[in-house]
Amino acid sequence: MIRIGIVGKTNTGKTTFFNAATSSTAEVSTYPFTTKKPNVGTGQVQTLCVCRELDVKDKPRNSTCIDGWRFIPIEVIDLPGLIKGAFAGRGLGTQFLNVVAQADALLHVVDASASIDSEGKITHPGMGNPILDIVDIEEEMILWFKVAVDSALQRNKKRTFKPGSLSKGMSKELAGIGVRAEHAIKTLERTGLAEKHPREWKDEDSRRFSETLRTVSKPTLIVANKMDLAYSERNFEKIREECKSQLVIPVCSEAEVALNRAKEKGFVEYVPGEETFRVIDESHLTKDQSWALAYVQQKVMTKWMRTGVQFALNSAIFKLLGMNAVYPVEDPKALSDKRGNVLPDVYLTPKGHVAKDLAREIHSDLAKRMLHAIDARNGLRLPQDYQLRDRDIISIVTAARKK
Ligand SMILES: Nc1nc2c(ncn2[C@@H]2O[C@H](COP(=O)(O)OP(=O)(O)OP(=O)(O)O)[C@@H](O)[C@H]2O)c(=O)[nH]1
Ligand SMILES: [Mg+2]
Repeated sequence: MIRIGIVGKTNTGKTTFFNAATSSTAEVSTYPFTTKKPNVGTGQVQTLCVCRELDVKDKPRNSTCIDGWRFIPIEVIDLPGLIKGAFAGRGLGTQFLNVVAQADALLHVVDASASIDSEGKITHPGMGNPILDIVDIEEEMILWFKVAVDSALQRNKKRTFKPGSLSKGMSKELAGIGVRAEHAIKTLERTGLAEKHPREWKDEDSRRFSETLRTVSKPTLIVANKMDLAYSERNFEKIREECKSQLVIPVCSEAEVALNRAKEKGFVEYVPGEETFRVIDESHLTKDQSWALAYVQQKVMTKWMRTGVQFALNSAIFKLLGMNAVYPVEDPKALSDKRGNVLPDVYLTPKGHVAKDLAREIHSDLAKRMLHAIDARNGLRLPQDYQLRDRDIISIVTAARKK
């Protein structure tokens, strides 16, 4: 399953976002460093299901389909909060890198209302500095990466490298923090260090490499949280201006938590990610509940269209990672598995993956026996190295099945 890690300064609302995204009830408080250990849960990304376009009634197994939207499970990990100096032993950041290593992408949660001070304590909105917070947390992450990079360099110093082979040496040594060959190749290219032997690397080379590797191996989008509070709109614009190369999503995690809770109690109709919710019967609400839902409507939905929680997850998977939603079927004519379930599964496949990769992901044995694939939309035969595209419906043909 694809993993998304939630990082950021303490008290920015990471756990609130996590609870909203995974329907969990992990502890949230106004005190800094509430989260002591990572929380792991299952969230979902949403994509327009192919059932509508093909006008079929689907029967999902590994996902769900609500009103023509497919919800695909992903793993979400909420991490202990960071603070400037966490690397040097402040706060609870020590287990940080191990968990970050397992994530495919990161959501960097920032308090857009600027209501946390430099120590991570809650203060009046507008008193903090979200831009500085982003820079500080980014620096902490780079410092952790650099420790791993320095020890990889140390081990590689004794080795000899043929031209162009340093990327292999680096990715092997950095596999523990989730670095793959393509990450090392890209980072060496971008930093111009591909032909420089580790023995000759200076400290600034290692710093530059770590900085680039951090971005390349852990694509990150910024969640501008607490958009319901004063000052957040102005800060959101500032963050967008300062972080031009990154996706910045306006979010109100607390509104999503409130809507999920109201939905559970049967007070509202709401599909995560939708731009509206409907109060079922106003007369069943207490004054406070009524006020809270009016607040969500006015400060969040009317202003920002949505709470942003689902949108942030969708953006991480489909925009940031460029993943494709691919529907494998056993029977290409019926668009079903062998029990007749129509469009039972959908897989999130990374950019560049081919039909054979999909077979491998379903079952290693399927990949071994694979002859070719079939595009179930038109019955055409596809080679094993056909590059998968979003919304493809693919049937894997094996030697056994052909007979
Ligand atoms: N107004 C508002 N408050 C929020 C929002 N999201 C979170 N908060 C509040 O921010 C405070 C911190 O929330 P947490 O979710 O515990 O923050 P965290 O980043 O997980 O904090 P640590 O685990 O301590 O690092 C709590 O008082 C939340 O209620 C939001 O969207 N709007
Ligand atoms: Mg927390």
